[in-house]
Amino acid sequence: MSTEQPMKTDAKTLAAALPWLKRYHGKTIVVKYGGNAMTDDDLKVAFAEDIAFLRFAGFKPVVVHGGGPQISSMLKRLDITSEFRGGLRVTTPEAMDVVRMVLVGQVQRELVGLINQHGPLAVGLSGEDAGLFTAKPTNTIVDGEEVDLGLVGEVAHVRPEAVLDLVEAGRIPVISSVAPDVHGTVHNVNADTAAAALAIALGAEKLLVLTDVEGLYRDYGNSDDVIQEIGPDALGEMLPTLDAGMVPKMTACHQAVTNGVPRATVVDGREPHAVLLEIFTDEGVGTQVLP
Ligand code: X2W
Repeated sequence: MSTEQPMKTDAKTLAAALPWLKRYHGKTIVVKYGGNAMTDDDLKVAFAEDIAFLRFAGFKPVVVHGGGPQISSMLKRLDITSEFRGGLRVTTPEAMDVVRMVLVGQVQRELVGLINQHGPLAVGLSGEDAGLFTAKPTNTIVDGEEVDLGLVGEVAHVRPEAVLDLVEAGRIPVISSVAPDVHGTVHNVNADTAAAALAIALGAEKLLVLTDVEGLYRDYGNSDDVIQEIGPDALGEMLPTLDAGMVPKMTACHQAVTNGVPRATVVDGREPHAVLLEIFTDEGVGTQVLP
């Protein structure tokens, strides 16, 4: 009879984390926080725990947060109409004031507070701080026609020094995706787009994007089969066929891996501790984009 004891499940999970601890020790991971994980109180707390965990495990987490639902709710309270075209919010100057107020003054503050329950770790920044992001105005094509998105920007330039300073000091930067253009006019940048630009500029080891679906569906609407791994060429072919909400997320992953980030993953933020599960378990969750 074998004297070998069966390993307890917890021990197995912990032991399986070792290769990932080794791989990411001292490495930067950019996490895009969004979706349900930022509207459900328990999921918020679990997310903040995951980020603190990464830091205490010796990784260098950097968070870029969204806040689309919170912006929409505040615009509604203020009776300001807004619409999405091609997954991006058409942003008037009046709406821009609200976007900035909600992202920097509300969503970012709350997340910083939750992470700081675990120590003096998180520091909030926006694309306006220390020249972090310079935006350039962007429009989108919907049904073959160019749509004017107003004060929507994409990231034209990143100065990552302020983020690097914080990371080197052991802090966790929490970044809101608003950014001035070269004239100083503040623009609304989609948070997935901002996260990708930052991951590239920081030379991150990984970009992790939280979303509200299980991952990238092979045939959305017809099957719930999630693609576990995909390369940039196959993803590039799929991009024009994707549901509007998924476009910025998958474009961000595509951008990241085609510009030097070794892996980018979309994970289901409805799952408590999705970040830890994705990073530390062999199965991973969601869809991984590898170059
Ligand atoms: C987004 C910025 C926030 C964001 C917006 O106004 O909703 C644009 O659409 P999620 O929660 O990650 O979608 N900006 C241009 O990206 O939030």
